[in-house]
Amino acid sequence: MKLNIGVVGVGAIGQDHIRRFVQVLQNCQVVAMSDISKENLDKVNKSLNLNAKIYSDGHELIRSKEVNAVVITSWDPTHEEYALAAINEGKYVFCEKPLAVTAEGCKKIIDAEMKQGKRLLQVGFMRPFDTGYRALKQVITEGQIGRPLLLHAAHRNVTNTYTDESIAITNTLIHELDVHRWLLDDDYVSAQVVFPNKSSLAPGELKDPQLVIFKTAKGTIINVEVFANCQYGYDIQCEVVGEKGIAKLPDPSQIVMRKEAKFYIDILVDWKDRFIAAYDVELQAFIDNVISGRFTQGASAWDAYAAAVAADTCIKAQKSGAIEPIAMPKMPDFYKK
Ligand code: ISE
Repeated sequence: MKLNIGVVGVGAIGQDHIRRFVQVLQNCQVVAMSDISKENLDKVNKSLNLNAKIYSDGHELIRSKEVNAVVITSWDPTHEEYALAAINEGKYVFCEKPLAVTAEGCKKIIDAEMKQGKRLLQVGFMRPFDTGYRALKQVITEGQIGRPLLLHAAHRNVTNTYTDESIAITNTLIHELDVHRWLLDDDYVSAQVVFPNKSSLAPGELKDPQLVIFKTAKGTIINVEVFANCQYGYDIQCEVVGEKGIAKLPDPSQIVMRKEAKFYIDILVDWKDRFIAAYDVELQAFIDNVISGRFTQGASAWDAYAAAVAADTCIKAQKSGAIEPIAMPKMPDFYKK
């Protein structure tokens, strides 16, 4: 069976996923695309030698008979309405993160999916498919460093265009919120956000960087530096301090250079390159989930909801400066793997 995919939104990550569906992944074809820019759509069709049907309206694409799986890669605030529409049509959905920009939005999608009586949706949290994160999880799960006590993480982007620090939570920190929950098999119970001096290189009034501190149900303390305009590279760091040792996420492998009295390795600058292999595995997992009729791999709407509940609290904590409790609801059996 070949999955007929319709892609809603062909910006940077949309185009990257379409390239994967066309050139890398098995058992799929891109039959439709929608975007506000007809120029972008024509460009994608041409550059990939594709003949996907073009829609100016994402909802029309979702309703079209030839599409059986919808891939949502549009602007973050539009994810919720497209995911809801696709689920209500009974279509399979891969939705890029964030599933919705609020927990309330994610909950509506959960209710719609449960009403359909079966899992239809996977969320684009790709890090659990990254070999480095997988190795780190294995070390923790095998007890090699003992009980995790602390987790130090950094999420640094070269630059970003947003000027509101709440978007640094819903668009950027959201990956950390998902991956640490998965890595530690734990949930958050509180969050606090502290701001150092604002970088003068951050756009507008954006308070950047910020440090977000969580406590988990098992008692681990997590601190995440979110630096959306760090200038020097795309840098993802994660170090878990356990009772018996420390385990650190490996940096991407790069050639080690000795040149002109320097000893160095390059740092990637584009997040799509940093996780290129993880995206491939993640999207193939989605195709396989749909074809097998069982969503055994990848993030569910519930995972996205859990991350969004924590994200909502972080935004509250940005304003209050206080340690804010996180009330995480219990996962329904529907989402147990
Ligand atoms: C982007 O959408 C991503 O998903 C990247 O992983 C993240 O680092 C970046 O901040 C987001 O804008």
